[in-house]
Amino acid sequence: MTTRLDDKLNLIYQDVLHRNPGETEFHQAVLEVLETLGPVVGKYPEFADKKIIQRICEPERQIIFRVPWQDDNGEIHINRAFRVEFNSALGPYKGGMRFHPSVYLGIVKFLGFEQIFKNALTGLPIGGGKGGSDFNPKGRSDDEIMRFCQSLMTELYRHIGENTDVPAGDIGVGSREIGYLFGQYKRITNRYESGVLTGKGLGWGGSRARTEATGYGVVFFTEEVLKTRNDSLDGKTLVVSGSGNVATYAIEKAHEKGAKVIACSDSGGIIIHERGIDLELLKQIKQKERRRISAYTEYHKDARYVENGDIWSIPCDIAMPCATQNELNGKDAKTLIENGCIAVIEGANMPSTPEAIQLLQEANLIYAPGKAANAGGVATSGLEMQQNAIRDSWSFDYTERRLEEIMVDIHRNCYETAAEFGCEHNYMLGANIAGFLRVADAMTALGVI
Ligand code: NDP
Ligand code: 2IT
Repeated sequence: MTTRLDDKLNLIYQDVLHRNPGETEFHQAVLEVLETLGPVVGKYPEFADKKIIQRICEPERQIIFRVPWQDDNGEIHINRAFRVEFNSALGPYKGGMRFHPSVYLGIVKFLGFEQIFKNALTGLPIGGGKGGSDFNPKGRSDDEIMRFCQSLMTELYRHIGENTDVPAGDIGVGSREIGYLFGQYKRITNRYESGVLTGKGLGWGGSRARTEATGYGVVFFTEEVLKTRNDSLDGKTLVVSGSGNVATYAIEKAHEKGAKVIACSDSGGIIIHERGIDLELLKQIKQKERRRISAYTEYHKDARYVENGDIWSIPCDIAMPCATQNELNGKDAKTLIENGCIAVIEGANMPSTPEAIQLLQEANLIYAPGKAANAGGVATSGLEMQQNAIRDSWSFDYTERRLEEIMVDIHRNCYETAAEFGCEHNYMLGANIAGFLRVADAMTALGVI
């Protein structure tokens, strides 16, 4: 891929490559932002004088530690865990923890970097950070998960706090893991500090609608996008990749809005159900039984399971990648375009490759980047922190309404910023610039720190 960087931004990018060798996902996330900042550098030369972009690209703090734990047979395992505290100009570091065997520093840094701009877009007082471990939770018992979480927190606790750094969930980390992490934090510190983690259970400081928030938020964002074209979700056909937290609640809200989701997936294969995905069954298989998505066809004979299937080859009006990074490549983008898809709205973080994004934009499809479209999760984490701070607990309806307002605001901000910089409908440019400006203003005000 040739870059579209001017000389100044290219120097910054070359420096990032040099300082962070081998971290390809981080390079990709940085390039994606730098490629849209050209007009900002021209308009606000003071940011260059203050080296704001160079400072944003360098994490404030990076913590790497060993996590030893024993499995049910007494065998000892050693994992590696990370917490990258990227930027705290707007508030305490905030971002999830990912448990997946593919996790290494480059993944955590790409996620932490994107989180800075995403969190800025929410308008809430939260900085950007991310963490995770190369621990593979698949096939592990509840006790093993608990021991792993306890061991991880035995180191992590000294780096986090409600005013310092507030982790949450991501791939492989849901309310079960947050429970074990919170329990160990409480035990070690002897403090019931609810605001130290978000995504907690409803009975012990969690927020209503946090579980649903990311997926619901993606759909609220999609509605706003369609409204700008006098269109709606009603009657649309959707394909949603993944079948975890984000995918499940994106499907739920899309169905509520009159759309039909005809396919979803996990890392083993895809389910195609032309009548529409049976969400209650999906929840039963994935959340309660923690089984593979292939089990779906045991219940619905008219559904098809395709092992290692290509989800983006299924014709749809709207594609929502909700699984993982780089899951939608140039070839997939071409197929979607040929099949008449009108929009790609990202529920996952950086699911589209740079080549895919370029092709989608050139073909005038609507492309909404994750850092805007999936910001509802972290926004509702922000609402959870608010409730914890005042020791309150809001109703589902109220919290969902707040989430929807935030998503409408994020959409408007991205849309108007893109128009202001002469690139109407370019949500990627709008999101990057709007997020960047909020962080850059705060960093400028706080001085060289
Ligand atoms: P979950 O662990 O709940 O679900 C992840 C889903 O994606 C599973 O179906 C999983 O399949 C699939 N998947 C994960 N890794 C891969 C891979 N390498 N290849 C193929 N499929 C994969 O995670 P979430 O739903 O929470 O997260 C999904 C995406 O959304 C991630 O990009 C995450 O960063 C992002 N996100 C999450 C938010 C949240 O609040 N949870 C907020 C904003 C963004 P399998 O089970 O087979 O591994
Ligand atoms: O990518 C994300 O925004 C998340 N995984 C949610 C982070 C959070 O702190 O709620």
